[in-house]
Amino acid sequence: MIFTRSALMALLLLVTFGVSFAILSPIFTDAQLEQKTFVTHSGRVIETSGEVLDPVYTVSTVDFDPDEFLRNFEYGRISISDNGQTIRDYTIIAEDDKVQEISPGVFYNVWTFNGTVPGPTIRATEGDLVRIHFINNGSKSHTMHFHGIHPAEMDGVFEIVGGNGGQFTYEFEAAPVGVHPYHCHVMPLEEHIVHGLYGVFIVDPKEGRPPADELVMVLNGFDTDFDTENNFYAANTIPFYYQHHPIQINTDQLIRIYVVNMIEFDPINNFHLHGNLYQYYPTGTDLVPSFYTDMITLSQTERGIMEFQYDYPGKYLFHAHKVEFSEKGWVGLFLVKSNSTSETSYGN
Ligand SMILES: [Cu+2]
Repeated sequence: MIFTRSALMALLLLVTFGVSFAILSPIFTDAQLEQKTFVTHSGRVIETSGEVLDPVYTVSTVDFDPDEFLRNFEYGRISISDNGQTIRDYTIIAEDDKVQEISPGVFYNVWTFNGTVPGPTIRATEGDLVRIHFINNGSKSHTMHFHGIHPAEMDGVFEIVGGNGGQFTYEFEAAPVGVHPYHCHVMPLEEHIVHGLYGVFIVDPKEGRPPADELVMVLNGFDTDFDTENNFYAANTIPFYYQHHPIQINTDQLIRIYVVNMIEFDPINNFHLHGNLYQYYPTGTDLVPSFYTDMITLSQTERGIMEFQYDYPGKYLFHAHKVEFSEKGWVGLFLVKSNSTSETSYGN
């Protein structure tokens, strides 16, 4: 009796499964026919019938070079006013439809200032008149909010710039001396920042800083599955980039890093340097360092200037000492070459 009941149950299950499969199989077939096309930043065309998160079907892809970004500073179109003030004009265009392969095989809808994440590093001297001609070619509203000192109407918070060609001119005197972030300030703010609408604004002191090999590092990350946790971390957007492409520097040369933490979701980030310590200037506002350390901790938009030089050639790691971040991409290498005759050595 027991065997017979079991056999009947099994038969019933088989029939139920068979009927379900017969009903559902046409749906699977339809889904399989739906091909989606992407173009990678290298120009490769990819077709997939798989499920795609946050799809943006576009041929407008981003080609970002972390080596170029590292030492690139935008000084603007320079003119001198009647009263002798230096004027720096910039044109910044926001877009929100580009796709970037942020890690091999991982495509993400980046929102960009002038086509990249981060946007251009804007650099001026204290007291210069900075004029940003902002054009929003995105589909959503965006603004540019600079950290620093400026009039309320130049703060990029209440003067929302509409998409599809909206414009606004931000005009203010560069102040204070230091390294500051700029970012979009449209709500929901987290969403606009984590998609990539941020960059670095450097204000040099009038007397300048000692000559150095200067680098910009934006600590950032991407939440590619939209669960308000980052899946990838990096210095300058591409996970593990400077581990695979070590940054070449010289011994006995002053290295100056402008570091800005633009990580969302995680309350802290940090920066550990191997085989060395660095002088640290929080926010870069003082010309005298506050710390001599190999470890700083940074909250959202916290930033500063690091200065150091290596005495010994070789390979040295730098990375988040929050190990989860370094294991998900925020790790790099300095390749230090011997250069004992450098003319730009600290103290020369
Ligand atoms: Cu925005």
